[in-house]
Amino acid sequence: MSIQTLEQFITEQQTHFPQAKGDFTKLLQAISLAAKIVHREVNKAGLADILGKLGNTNIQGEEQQKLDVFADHYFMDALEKVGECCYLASEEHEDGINLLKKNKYAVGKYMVYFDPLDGSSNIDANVSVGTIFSIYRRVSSEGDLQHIDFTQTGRKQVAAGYIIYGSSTMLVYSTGTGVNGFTLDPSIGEFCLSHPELKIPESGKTYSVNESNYNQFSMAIKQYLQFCKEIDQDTNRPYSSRYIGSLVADFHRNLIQGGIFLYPDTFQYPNGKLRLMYECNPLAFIAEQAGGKASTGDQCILDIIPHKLHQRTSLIIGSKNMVEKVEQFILEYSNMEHSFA
Ligand code: P6P
Repeated sequence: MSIQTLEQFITEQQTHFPQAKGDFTKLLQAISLAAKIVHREVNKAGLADILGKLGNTNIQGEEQQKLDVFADHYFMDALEKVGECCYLASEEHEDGINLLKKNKYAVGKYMVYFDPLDGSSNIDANVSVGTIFSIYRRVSSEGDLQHIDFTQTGRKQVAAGYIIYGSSTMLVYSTGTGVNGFTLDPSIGEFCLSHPELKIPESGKTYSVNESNYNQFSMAIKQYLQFCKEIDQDTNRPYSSRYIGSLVADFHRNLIQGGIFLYPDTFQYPNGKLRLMYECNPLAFIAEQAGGKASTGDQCILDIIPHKLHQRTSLIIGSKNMVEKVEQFILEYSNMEHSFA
C-alpha cells in the first residue's frame, strides 16, 4: 500500500492548477507544522504540568486552559512566519492581527481565522478536541486592508478545515474541490492520506444537540427533536443521540457516519453560541463540499455577511436530508405563525 503524505498530495493537486505558485502550499504546511506541535502537547497533557487551568480567562470570558494558550501561540507563530498572510484572527484574541502593520515578517494575500483548540473545556476529561481554520484571499488589491476584505461571506473561503486530536490526529480540509482526510503517523511525523474524497451520507441515524436547552428552543426545533425520537423503522427512527460537547468531534463523527448537529438559539445565546468566522463557516464549507448542508434554519451559513469578528450564529449542520428536514419544520411553523398573525 503506497503512502501519500499531505505534502505529496498538495503538490499533486497543484499540477491541476498551473497558476498556483506554491504560496498556498506553504500556508498549509505551516498549519500542518503547528498541528503536529499541538498534537504532541495534547497527547502528553495528562503527564505534563500543562494540564489544568491557567487562571486567566480569554476574551470569551471562558476559563483559559493552558493548551488553549499553547495552541494559539503555535498557530499564530507558524502563520505569521510563513510570510503568506496579511491578517490573522483567533478565538483567543479580541482583535485580529493586521500583519501589514507589524512589519516583522514577509506578508502575503491570505487572511486566516482560526479556533486554536475548540472544545478545550473537555481536555481534563481526555475528550477529543480540535483546531478549526478558515482561509480567505484579501479582496483589496494592495495597500492596507479594506472593509471589503472583512465582509466576505463563507462562500468566499479559498480553503477551510480542521484538525481533530482524538484516538488519532486527523487533518481534514477542502480547497473547494472535495474533502480529504489525512491521519498523522507520529512514527514518521507526516499526515498521510487516509480518507480520500470524503462524502457525508445524505441521511444518518444520529442527532447531536444539548438537550438541556430543550425548554429554550423554538416550537419547530422541539418538534424536530420529537421527530428524532419517534419509533418508525422505515426511517431508522428513533435516531441515536450523541453529544460530545466538542464541536469538531461531533461534526467529524457525523461527517464520517452521517448525522446532524444542532446548536439553535437559546435564552443565553439568542443569536446562537457558535462563532461564524472560525467555527461555523469552515465546517459549513467542509459540509457542503462533502455533499452535506449547513444552515441557521432560515439561511445557509455560507451566505451570512459577517459584521463582527466574534459574531455568533445558530448552527444546523450535517447530512443534507436531515438538515432539510429541520428547515422544513421551521418553514411550516413560520407559515403557521404568519397565518395566525
Ligand atoms: P454547550 C465548546 O465549548 C463549544 O464551543 C463547542 O466545541 C461545543 O459544540 C459547544 O461549545 C458545547 O456547548 O453549551 O453544549 O456546552
